[in-house]
Amino acid sequence: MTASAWRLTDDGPAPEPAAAQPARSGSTTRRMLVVAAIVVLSLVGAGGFAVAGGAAALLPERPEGCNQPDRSVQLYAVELPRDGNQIRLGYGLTPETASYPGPTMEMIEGECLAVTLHNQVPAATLEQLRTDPTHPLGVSLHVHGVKYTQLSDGTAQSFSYVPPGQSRTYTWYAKKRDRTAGTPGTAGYWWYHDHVVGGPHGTKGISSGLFGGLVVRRVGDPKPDRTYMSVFGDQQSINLRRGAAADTCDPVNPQPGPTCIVAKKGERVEFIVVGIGNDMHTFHIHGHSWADTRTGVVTGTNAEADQVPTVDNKTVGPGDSFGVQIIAGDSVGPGHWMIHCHMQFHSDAGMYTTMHVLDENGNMPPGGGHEHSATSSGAAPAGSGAGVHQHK
Ligand SMILES: [Cu+2]
Repeated sequence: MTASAWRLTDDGPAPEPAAAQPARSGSTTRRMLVVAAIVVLSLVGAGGFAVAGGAAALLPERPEGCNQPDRSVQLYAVELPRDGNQIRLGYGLTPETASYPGPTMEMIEGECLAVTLHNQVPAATLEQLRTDPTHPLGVSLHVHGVKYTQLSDGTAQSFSYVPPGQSRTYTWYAKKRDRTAGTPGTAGYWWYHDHVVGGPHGTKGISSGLFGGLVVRRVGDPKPDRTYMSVFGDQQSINLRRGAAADTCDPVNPQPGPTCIVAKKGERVEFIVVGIGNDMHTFHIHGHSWADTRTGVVTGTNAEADQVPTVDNKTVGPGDSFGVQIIAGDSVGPGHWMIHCHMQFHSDAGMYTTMHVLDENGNMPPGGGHEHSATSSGAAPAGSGAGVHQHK
């Protein structure tokens, strides 16, 4: 192995949720918020809110089918070191490991998860981000795709946010498909984000970094070796890397991380693609295509498989999310494979990154190392230095 050989030092970038532990019961804060919500609803609810049934009847704590959480996770919202004047926030399984995107959450259909969010973002910072002085200070957790009740909506409007220094438990239920009712399950690729920072839609929270991915699998789904987030945002940023200064990828020995997409040939690599902000984007990866199914995998006869589009470019709008699974280097070999938005003025402005596919022994292929000038042949032209280290 060469000195630059890349070694597997972990089992992939997607942290497993914390070990199961008893779910916290409702905090005093939450009880107060429930009371406040009931008061407000009773004031505005002349049109038919049944307040007489009490909090449990009015605002169920958990979705139907979730009698109690199967698992619980502690999640921390913290302020990260500023980038100049740029306020940066992140979610983490510990305060020290907070980042953006936040930790990728994984659930299995049928599972009920309790996520306790601890707001450690200073009130002064939230005040700086606030666009309206009457809007409450806090952070929240709003999730896409799975089931939750109003108490876990993560909005100011439903009082389901977390004031500075406080905690709150959100309950997510990965409901299974109901064939009788014809309703879909929740298996798929989703995301979670703040919905409170700055204003009623969490616009400042999202643009400061409070978002992360959620994968809901079915039993028997293929398990990827590595999972990466590809969050397309405004200002041609991927994962909110707004410039070269935010790149933390070591060009000699790149380790998997938000700015460092690395895999060995033959590994199953999963991308969670999310659109944030106000722009449309496309996710395009060189040298690799995938079946446009829920899991990215196609099965069945050729005739059945022909019903499934095979794509290597897919549009993602604001709030959209989807998943992609590919086998790294499948029939094309190791290389520095470009990933980019195919809105040409976006990619020209820097909306691109690289998937480094190493050989089976973990050796970095020749031709550009960590440079972002890889061609579809897998080798960068000699002397090309343009775009080096411009992970966004
Ligand atoms: Cu774009």
